[in-house]
Amino acid sequence: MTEIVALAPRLARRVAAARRAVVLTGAGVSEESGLGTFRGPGGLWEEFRPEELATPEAFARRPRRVRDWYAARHRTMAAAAPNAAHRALARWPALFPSFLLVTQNIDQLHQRAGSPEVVELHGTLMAARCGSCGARRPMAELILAGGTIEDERPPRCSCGGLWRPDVVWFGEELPGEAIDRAQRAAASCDLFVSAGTSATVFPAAGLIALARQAGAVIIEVNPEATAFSDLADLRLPGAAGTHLPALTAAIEACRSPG
Ligand code: BJW
Ligand code: ZN
Repeated sequence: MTEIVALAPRLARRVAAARRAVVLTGAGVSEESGLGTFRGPGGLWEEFRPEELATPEAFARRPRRVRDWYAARHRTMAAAAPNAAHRALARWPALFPSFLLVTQNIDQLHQRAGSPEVVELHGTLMAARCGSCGARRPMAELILAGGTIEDERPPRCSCGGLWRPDVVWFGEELPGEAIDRAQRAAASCDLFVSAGTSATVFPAAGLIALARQAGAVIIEVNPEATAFSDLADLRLPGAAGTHLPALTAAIEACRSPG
């Protein structure tokens, strides 16, 4: 059942007039597709410590363990289907003269739901990258080609470098073009939605403050409060799969002519 999101009249007027919208998504948006979040009860970091798996040092120390963890997550992600939240966001490019979807997720569920353009701040698990020469290839190909969970030897590129997931680990720089685009868009938007992210990882979380400084309407979709909730003009406390379709319908209604 789709909930009704009632925008207060003053907020509805600002949303109706918005021309440049940005949405930032995090793991919570894929939670209803069966993918785990990182933090909080039942999150991935409850079972594993980030510094044991999501850092370049961990990969250098224990490449097989890191590779197996990502191979298992790749299987889960490839088998997952986009949910109502991903599908709702795929309708946003038609609603605004300028729209940017920015995600911290590595699962490509936005693309599979039909979003034509997605800025991936933390890379993608659908690709592997050579840690030495930067060559890329599909992760599925790498998993099929060898380097399976049973294989002891880490798979290597023809240059001798180790293949690794094309994701961004702690202490690594985000892809320059992706974070530049996201920061430029946030600093000049008039509507910013933060959905399904704990907003604890920087520089992604800093986008919310940039949007606030730009004077944008800020909407947060999250069952839990975050460190940035106080900046929000509207908090939708609940699941993205419920609130994002409702919010999309409310925006479509307030922007449709007549
Ligand atoms: C629902 C829901 C439902 C549940 N519906 N909602 C400034 C200050 C302090 C520290 C730093 C700083 N700048 C940089 C740092 C260091 C570090 C950092 O931020 N550390 C913090 C932890 C303090 N940042 C970095 O290291 C970054 N790199 C960097 O800054 O480089 C600088 C540099 C410059 C020059 C040279 C070299 C370096 C890189 C960060 C990379 C993060 N990588 C990960 C792993 C990716 C691969 C993988 O998936 O394994 O990215 S960590 C993990 O956290 C993942 C996520 O994208 C990211 C954010 O998590 P997210 O999406 O917010 O998930 P959760 O679980 O935290 O939250 C889910 C939310 O959903 C919750 O709030 C729930 O309530 C909610 N929810 N169900 C809606 N149904
Ligand atoms: Zn190479």
